[in-house]
Amino acid sequence: MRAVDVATRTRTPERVSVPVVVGSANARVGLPAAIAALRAGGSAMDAAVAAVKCVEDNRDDHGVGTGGIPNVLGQVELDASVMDGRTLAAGAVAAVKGFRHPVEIARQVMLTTPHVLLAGAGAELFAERYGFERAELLTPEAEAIWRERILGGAPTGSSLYADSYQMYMAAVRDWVELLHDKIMGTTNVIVRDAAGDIATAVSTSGWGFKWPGRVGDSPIIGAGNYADNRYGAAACTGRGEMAMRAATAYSIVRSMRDGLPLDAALRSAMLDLRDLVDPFAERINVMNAVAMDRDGNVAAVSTAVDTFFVFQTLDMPEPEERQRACVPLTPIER
Ligand code: SD4
Repeated sequence: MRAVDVATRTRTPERVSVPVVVGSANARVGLPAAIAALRAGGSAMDAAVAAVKCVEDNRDDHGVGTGGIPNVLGQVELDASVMDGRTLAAGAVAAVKGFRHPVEIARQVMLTTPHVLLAGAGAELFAERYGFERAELLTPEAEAIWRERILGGAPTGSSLYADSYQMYMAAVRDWVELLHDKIMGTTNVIVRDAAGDIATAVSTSGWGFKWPGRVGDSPIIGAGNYADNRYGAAACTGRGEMAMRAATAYSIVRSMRDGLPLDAALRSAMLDLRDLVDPFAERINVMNAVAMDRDGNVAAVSTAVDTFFVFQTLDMPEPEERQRACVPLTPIER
């Protein structure tokens, strides 16, 4: 049973019919590249990947690509995925180290393998075989944050969290409070092109100080990314474990298939999260989604207040930022 329903703020989806790009707020740096790709006759997938590559290169973004906060061992591990709404083809990589544009590797997995997801050393071998560009992903700024929090001992005073999983888990609870703006960050981009094709691309360095090999929702098709031309698309940021348990991206698209309008589909997916029984819920939980319906209308939702998303159509000179609808998580009593 749900607890008393709390007030929610909903917003009307932005109505657009020309080619359009929508993304999480940090995707703003990539929107010009997506628009340029569309103007040059590129597909929705070309545009989505072009946008995400810019975010992966943004060293000031500590949640995606170069500059991402490393795992507990100080290694930057990246997750990324793409999905093609024409064919429902998808590609993804998880826990990849040392490559500049994981989203491109994800697209290559989709294009040239019979697989959807490659992880770790196997994904890196694949990237190497295809000649993808290597990069030093750990920037001095991200390394300094890691040194302060992990080697410096804050907040628990230990210098060796990685030695003990229990210690690590205890620290995770504290880090989230101390670092909430730095510990998480992912980019979502959804594009609908002139042909009406929809593509999604997602990329992340995942949780800062995550356990090595921890994989979030971003490379999991149906959890952090889903696209289907016939109904629409959705992509998530936030605590990936929630989107994985609730199949959030798929559930948004599924709701549209079932006839729900875009904003109702987003709201319904956020309400589903309330059913997740979770001892970490109080401190860690936040979930966000951006979505598009099959006609190219865009909207976004968050469990947090005052969060934003960006979108741009081919006939807009600049990206515009809009507030996401807020559907708070309320723990349920059992
Ligand atoms: C993850 N969903 O790895 C990502 C993190 C994230 O905003 O989105 N942070 O769980």
